[in-house]
Amino acid sequence: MPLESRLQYSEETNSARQTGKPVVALESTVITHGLPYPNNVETAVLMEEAVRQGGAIPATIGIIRGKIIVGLSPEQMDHLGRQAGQDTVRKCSRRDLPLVLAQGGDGSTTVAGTMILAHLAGIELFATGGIGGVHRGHPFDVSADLSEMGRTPVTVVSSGAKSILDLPATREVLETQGVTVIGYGTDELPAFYARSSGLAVDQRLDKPQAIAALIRARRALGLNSATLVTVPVPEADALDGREAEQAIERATREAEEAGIHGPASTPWLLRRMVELTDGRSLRANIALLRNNSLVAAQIAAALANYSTTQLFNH
Ligand code: PSU
Ligand code: MN
Repeated sequence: MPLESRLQYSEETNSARQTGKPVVALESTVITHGLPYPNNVETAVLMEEAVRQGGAIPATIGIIRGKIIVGLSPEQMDHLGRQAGQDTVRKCSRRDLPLVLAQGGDGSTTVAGTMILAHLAGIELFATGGIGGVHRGHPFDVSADLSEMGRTPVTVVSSGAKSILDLPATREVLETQGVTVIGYGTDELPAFYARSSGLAVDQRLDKPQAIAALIRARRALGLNSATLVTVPVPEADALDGREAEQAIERATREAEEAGIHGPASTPWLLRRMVELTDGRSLRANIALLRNNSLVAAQIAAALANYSTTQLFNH
């Protein structure tokens, strides 16, 4: 079966493709495994609104009955979102994609999975909350997000890696994978719920145009690695670094005792964090998802602008 018949574009994303309008991809694992229902579906809608506000067209990516959907409808988001916490939707990274397609099942796409599908669909910008990384105490539980960033050329906008992870180790792996890590308006890698981690980024850049120029340079070199743009959670909803760390340490200890590992680990920890912070980690998570969507759209718009300016100048 040709790829074209597996990929289904929404009307809006299809016309954006044809007219060269800027598009931002959004993932769906955050809907099925990252946030509780109905916050998850509400947040997915808010992220799409933020993309529009930033001047681009949103394309939330997911798999419904074996078809790759580029631009999930509100009904499709609700269909996936209602299954949050039920393990009926497969969380898809690279290894999982062929399985779900072959079996005609429902799948949500992680950062890794969304990167692959966005790239297939010709979408350069992708916004999420926090990428996966190296798990604390489990140096071999390394998220497939990191290796994907070494081999798929898209630009991921996130608030760093989720701080439930081992951030220094994650930072090292990003370097090994050849990922350029940008701090958007910051010199330090953000720590997801909190605004800083004490770890340095490769370069601070403050303007969408500067990031668009970087993307063009990466393309010119023909590099297959990703660019990671990290944006701190908005101040008003940020958690204090020490407070976040205490909750993370406790949640990690409890996960250890409960024997949680593998793909179940991240969803379990995120859920426990919400309880331990009386919902404040959820507020921070939603705020950063919206803000990252806005920033990704601004970069996509700058990139599209750049291309047309260049066209007219030649
Ligand atoms: N960002 C969020 N919440 C999430 C995720 C990202 O704010 O739940 C998801 C992403 O889909 C990411 C995944 O790829 O968590 C990482 O899972 P793992 O550590 O099992 O690779
Ligand atoms: Mn993992």
